[in-house]
Amino acid sequence: MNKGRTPDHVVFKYLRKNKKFPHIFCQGCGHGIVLGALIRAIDKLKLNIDNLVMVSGIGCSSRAPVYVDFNTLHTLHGRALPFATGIKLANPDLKVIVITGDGDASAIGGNHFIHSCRRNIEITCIVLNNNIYGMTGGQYSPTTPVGGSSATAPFGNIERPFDICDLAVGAGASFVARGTAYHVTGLIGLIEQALQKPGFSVVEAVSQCYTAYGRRNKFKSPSDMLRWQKENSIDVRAWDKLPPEKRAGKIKTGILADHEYTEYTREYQKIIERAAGGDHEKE
Ligand SMILES: Cc1ncc(C[n+]2csc(CCOP(=O)(O)OP(=O)(O)O)c2C)c(N)n1
Ligand code: SF4
Repeated sequence: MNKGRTPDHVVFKYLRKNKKFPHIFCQGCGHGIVLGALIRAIDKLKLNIDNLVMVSGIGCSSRAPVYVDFNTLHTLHGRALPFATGIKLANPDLKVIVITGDGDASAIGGNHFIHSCRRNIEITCIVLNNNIYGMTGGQYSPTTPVGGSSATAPFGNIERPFDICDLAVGAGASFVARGTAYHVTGLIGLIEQALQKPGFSVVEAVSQCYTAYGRRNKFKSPSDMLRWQKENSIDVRAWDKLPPEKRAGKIKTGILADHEYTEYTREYQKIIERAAGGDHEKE
């Protein structure tokens, strides 16, 4: 670990320091920054970590729970949300967080993602969007931009990408926000708000993968990718005043939806109570 950091640094409090390091992230990967933001949000809210479960699928992003000393579950590619749903249903008092990649959440796990939004179960889902399948060597994902070069689209991607946040809003999530690895302080705030939402909350964190995406797409370094995030992000309040041509290719950041919808486990509890009271037999 980095010698420049003091051992009492807030992030160190939560790491499985002596068990799971060194980590697998490449130098300059954005996923560590986003994990740091999540840890800081948890610390700021003083959440009881014995009551917290972090669930992931498979991918570089999905390795994140391995490194933190919470209750963690590292599951199957695309299936973090079904596991998390089971945990939350079995014990609604637990705080359940899912960490997922753009491939994990919107390709193989896309069905689970939209139905978790629709069902509105109280889970916070952090999508680390680096626009590529990082772990498996740079195949294009449902968020790779049109024209982006990847291992499976060497002449440029021709598929239109999903906007993860629009997808979540359309499918009915209670809280939807987008931040970037560059704007880490803002990202911490967005995650804090998501963690307090009594419903399904999504935070898309734009992350950089220089290894599998950046160097194929004319970025000079990981810091060049961070600079790109800095220069191309527009807060939602300014976004709404801009004409479409000024929004093209830019990142809309901030809180994009915040609703009070009926939450699934609370409704499910009512059904349990009705069934226990024999209500259904009277009908
Ligand atoms: C069922 C299944 N299909 C495919 C894979 C191979 N696989 C592992 S990670 C991954 C993609 C990861 O991409 P993403 O979720 O975007 O995360 P990143 O690595 O970019 O953080 C794939 C296709 C797998 N492990 N299991
Ligand atoms: S391949 Fe990409 S996503 Fe995976 S650790 Fe390296 S930089 Fe990060």
